[in-house]
Amino acid sequence: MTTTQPSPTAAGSGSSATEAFRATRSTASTAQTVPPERVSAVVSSLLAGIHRTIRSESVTYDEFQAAKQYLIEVGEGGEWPLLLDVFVEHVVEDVASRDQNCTKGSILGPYYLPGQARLDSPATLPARPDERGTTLVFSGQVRDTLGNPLPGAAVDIWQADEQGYYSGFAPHVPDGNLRAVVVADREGRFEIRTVEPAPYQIPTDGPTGTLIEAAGWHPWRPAHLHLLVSASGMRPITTQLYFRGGEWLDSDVATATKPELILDPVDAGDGTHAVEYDFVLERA
Ligand code: MBD
Ligand code: FE
Repeated sequence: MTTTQPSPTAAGSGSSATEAFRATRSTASTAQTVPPERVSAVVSSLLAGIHRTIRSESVTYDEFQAAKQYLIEVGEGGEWPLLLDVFVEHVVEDVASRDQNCTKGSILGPYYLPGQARLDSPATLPARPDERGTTLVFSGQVRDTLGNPLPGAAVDIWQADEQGYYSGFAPHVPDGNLRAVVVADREGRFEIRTVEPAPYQIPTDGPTGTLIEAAGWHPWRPAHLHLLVSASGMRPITTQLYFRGGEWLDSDVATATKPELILDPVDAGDGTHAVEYDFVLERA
């Protein structure tokens, strides 16, 4: 047995993200229903920003053609979901959260896969028999804005493993690993046993990684748990939780951290970590 894991290539995880995105979009028809006035307003503003940048940076023909070539490669590599979620989604989330009065949200990112195993709380996330990493017992309660518990709330959770790889996007990780929809009890309480994830590195061998390197930036996201918390009649929240003291917390390449979303797990005395975090949902 070898100890080195095959590294998922950017093209592999990038195109998987494109496939996953297409699957969730197949029933949506927003693109066809955006009114022409809105298309015109948004695209005009977007183009004006590009035109302004070309003038202010005195962009050359060489640079314009390099940009064209780059965008072609982003599409061919299937990396549009990765590129847009890393560099753009945080602002969309910021705008969406203007009228939100509940637990802080964060970006969905490219690695959400719907339809995972539904497990009643207390639950252990599906994991390999030799899953590496510090055990984390993550518990809490889902309530409405008045403090009433939300029985049967669903905590859809997905995360990277202890090496920073996501199931469904890294070929060596089995499907469904470290993903589940955990159903809270009659008091809206949940308890999820998992392992602490590692920081995530944007694949360096694809167009998104190439851009990051060319610009002299770093490709890291701090370790995080992804969550989509929902309950009937309530507005679902998409968020992420981070870890106090974690590397890259202050320089997330995806700009998706918030001070309210940082966990501070304590050692339970047996080498495992435990942490509580409550979610507040508002009416839909
Ligand atoms: C991730 O794990 C992630 O959460 C985001 C937003 C982008 C790339 C990888
Ligand atoms: Fe992630």
